[in-house]
Amino acid sequence: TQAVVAAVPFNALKASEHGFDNGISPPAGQTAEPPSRMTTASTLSESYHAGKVGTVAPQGVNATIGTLDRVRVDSGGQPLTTNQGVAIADNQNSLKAGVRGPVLLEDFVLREKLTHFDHERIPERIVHARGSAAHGYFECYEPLTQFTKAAPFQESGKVTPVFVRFSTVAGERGSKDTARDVRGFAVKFYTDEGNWDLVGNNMPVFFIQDAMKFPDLVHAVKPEPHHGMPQAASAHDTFWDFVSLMPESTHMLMWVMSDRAIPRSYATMQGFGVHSYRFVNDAGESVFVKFHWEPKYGTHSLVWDEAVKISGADPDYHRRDLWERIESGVFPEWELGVQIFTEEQAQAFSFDILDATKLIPEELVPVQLVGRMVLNRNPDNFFAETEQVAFCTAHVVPGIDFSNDPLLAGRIHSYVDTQISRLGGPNFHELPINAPIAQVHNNQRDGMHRQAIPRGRVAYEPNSLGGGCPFQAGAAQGFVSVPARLEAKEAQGKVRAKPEKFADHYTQATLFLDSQTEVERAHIAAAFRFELSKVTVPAIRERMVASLLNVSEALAKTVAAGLGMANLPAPLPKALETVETPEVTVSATLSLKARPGDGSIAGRKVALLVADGVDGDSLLKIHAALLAQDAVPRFVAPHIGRVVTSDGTEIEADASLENEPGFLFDALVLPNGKAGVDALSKDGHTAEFIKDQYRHCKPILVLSGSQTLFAQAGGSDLTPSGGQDPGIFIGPFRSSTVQAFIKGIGRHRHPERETAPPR
Ligand code: HDE
Repeated sequence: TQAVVAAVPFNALKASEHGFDNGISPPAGQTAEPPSRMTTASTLSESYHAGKVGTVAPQGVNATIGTLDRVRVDSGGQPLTTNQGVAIADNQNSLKAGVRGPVLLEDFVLREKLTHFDHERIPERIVHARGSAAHGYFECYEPLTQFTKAAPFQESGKVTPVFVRFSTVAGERGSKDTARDVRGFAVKFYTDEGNWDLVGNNMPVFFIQDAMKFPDLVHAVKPEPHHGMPQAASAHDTFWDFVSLMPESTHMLMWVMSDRAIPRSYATMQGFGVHSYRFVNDAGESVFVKFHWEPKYGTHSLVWDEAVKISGADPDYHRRDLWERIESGVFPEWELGVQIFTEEQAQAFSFDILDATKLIPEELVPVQLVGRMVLNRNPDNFFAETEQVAFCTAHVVPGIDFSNDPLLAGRIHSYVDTQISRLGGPNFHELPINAPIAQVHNNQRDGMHRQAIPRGRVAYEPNSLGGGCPFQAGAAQGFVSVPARLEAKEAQGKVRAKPEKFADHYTQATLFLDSQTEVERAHIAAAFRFELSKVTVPAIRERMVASLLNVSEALAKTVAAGLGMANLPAPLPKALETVETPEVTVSATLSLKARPGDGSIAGRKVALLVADGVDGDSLLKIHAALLAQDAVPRFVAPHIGRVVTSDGTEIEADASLENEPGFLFDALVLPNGKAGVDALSKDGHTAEFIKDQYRHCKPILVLSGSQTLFAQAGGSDLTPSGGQDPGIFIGPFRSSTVQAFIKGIGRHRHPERETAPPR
C-alpha cells in the first residue's frame, strides 16, 4: 500500500508551522530553509535582465518584512509573563483569601489580564470592514521617467515592497466574503520616498460624483437602522430607494449587478484607481493617469447561486483562498496598467475625466503595462497587520498628484480623519504596518500612543538651536503640488455645481451593457430581478425600471417581467436630453470573456470523489497531473480519512461530501471502480455535489464507470440546444481526456449549459 499525502499549503518561511522542521520533508521543489538574505532590488533586477520576469518570485521575503521583524514576538520556549515582563507562576487560579474565600483586589495578574481583554476590540472600518491582506512587492518593467518621478517607476527591475488589502464594502467585519458587492483593492507602496497608497476598487467607476453624497450612499446600503438588516447585502429598500433617485449611480449599478460583484477569488479580480490622477516628471510637467491592475490568472467570477451557497458553507471563502494560494506558493500576481492622457485630450472627450462615474474606454486610451505586483507572504498576525493597516488617499509621493475630481477631494480628507478615531489618535502612522521605510523627521510631537522618542530641545522651524533641522527640502526633493490649470469658468468664483457632462448619466451604462456577452447580460438582468424582488415598496421597483429604460429597453423589459410588473413605467426624465456622441459604443475589454488570463489552472480547486473500492490508479494519475499544473486537487469521500481503492492502495481523503460541498470546488472528477461508485451513489450528498457542479457550469470529468451516477444526478453532455457541452468530459481513463479536462478548467466555466431557471 502507498499513502498519498494531500497537498498542504506550504510556506518555506514558516516551516515550523507546518511541522516540516520535525523531520518531515517539504513538498518537492520547496525548501524548508528560509532564504539566507533579503531579496533586494538588485537581485530582482538581475532576474529581470535575464529575461525572467514573471518567473522568479522571491520566497516571501521583502524589505518591509525586514523592518517589521523588530516588533515580531515569538514565544517559543519562553515562560508566560505579565505586560511588565514578570513571570507568571499560575495562569489557572485567581488570588483568594482561602480556597473558598473572596478574590483579592491585589491580584494584579488577574486584573491586568481582564483589563486588557476588556479593551481588545477597536471600531471596525465604517466601510470595507471585512477584508484580507498580504505582503508582496511591485517590480517596475521600464523606467517611466518621461512621465513621473515617482520612486517605484525610476528603474527597470526596481522593487518596491507593498501591503495589499482586499475587502467587501457593506458588510461588517465578520460578514461573508461572497456577498454581491464592490471589492476594495488597496495597495500601500513603501517607496523609498515615502508611502504611496493607491486605494482602489475592483470596478473602474463609482456610484456618486461628489463626496457630499458619500455618507448618504453608505447609510442607504448599510443594514437599515431600525432593525439592523440585511447584513452585507444591497437587496433592500433603502439602497434601491437612494440609487433610483440618484441616476448618476446607473453606470455603477450595471457593474454591481454583473458577475464582477461576486469574484471567484481576490487573485482573479481586476483593480482600478477609479479617479484620474496625475503623473508629474522631474521638469514639473504633468499628464493625467488612470491606474489598472490586471490579474495574471484572469478575471473570474462566481455565479449567484454558487455565491449564496458558499456564503453558508465557507463565509471565509476569499480569505481562505488568498491565504492558501500564498502558503502553497501559487502567488497571486497582477500587472499594473496605466492609461496616460493629456489635459488637451481630456478636454476633447465626450465625458468628463473628473467624473468618477465614467471610465475611459481602452479603445480611446490604451492601457500600458508598466510593472507587476506579486503577493508572496501572508501576515503573521491579522490584527496587527490587516486590521491596523491605514490606507489614505492623501498618501502620495513626489511624482503622483491629484486631479480635481470632487469625489477624490473628499477622500483626501476622509481617510486620515477616520483613522484618528479607528486607531485611537494621530500617531497611527507609527504602527509598524503603517510606518514608512523612508525616514520621518518633523516637529509634530506627542499625542496618544506616541512611539518615537524625538531627541533635542527643538520642535519648531525655523530654528537655530537645532542647526535649522529638520530643514525644508525644497522643490528639487520635496513634494510640489501641480499648479493645475483653472478653466475660466471655474475661476469665476465659488459655486456649488457640477460641470455639464456630469449630467450624462446613461451613455456609459449602455456602453457597459452593450459590451457584455449574452450570458453576462442575462446575469445582469437576473441580478436586478433578484435585488428588486427584495424591495417591498412597489414605487421604488417601478422607479428603478423607469431608470433602466434609459439604459436599455430590453433590459428594462426583462427585469419588469421578472418582477411581474403589468405595465412598463414611463422612462425617468433625463437630466440632459442631448448628450455628446460617445467615441466608443462597444468596448470588448469590459467583458470577462476578454480577460481569461494566462489560461493556467494554478490555484483552482478540483474535487476527486472517492470511496472504498474506487479505481485508485487512474485517480492518482489525475491527481498528479493536476498538481503538476499548480492546481489544488482534493480527495473528497463520504468521510474524511482512509479510503482503500480496489487494488488496496490507501488514499487519504482530506475533505468529506458533508464538510466541503460541491460548490466549493472549481471542477469535479467522478471515478472508475464499481464498488466505490456504488458507495458514493448511496450517499445523497453525492448527487447534490454533482448537481451543483453541473448547475454552476463547472468542468466535469466523468470516467466511464460513473456515467450512470452522473446521469442520475441530472447531468448530461449535451447543451440545452442539443450541442456538445464543452465542459463535460466523459470516457474511459486516458491521458488525452485528462489533458482536455485540464484545458477545460483553464476556461473556468462553461456557460453553454446554463438555463434560467436551471434545468
Ligand atoms: Fe473609501 N473609505 N471612501 N472609497 N475606501 C474607506 O477609510 C470614503 C471610495 C476604499 O482596506 C474608509 O480606512 C469617502 C472610492 C477602499 O483599509 C473611509 C468616499 C473608492 C477602502 C472611506 C469614498 C474607495 C475604503 C473606511 C467618497 C475606490 C478600504 C475605513 C468621497 C476608488 C481600505 C478607512 C482598507 C475605506 C471614505 C469613496 C475605496 C470612511 C468619503 C471611490 C478600498 O475613510
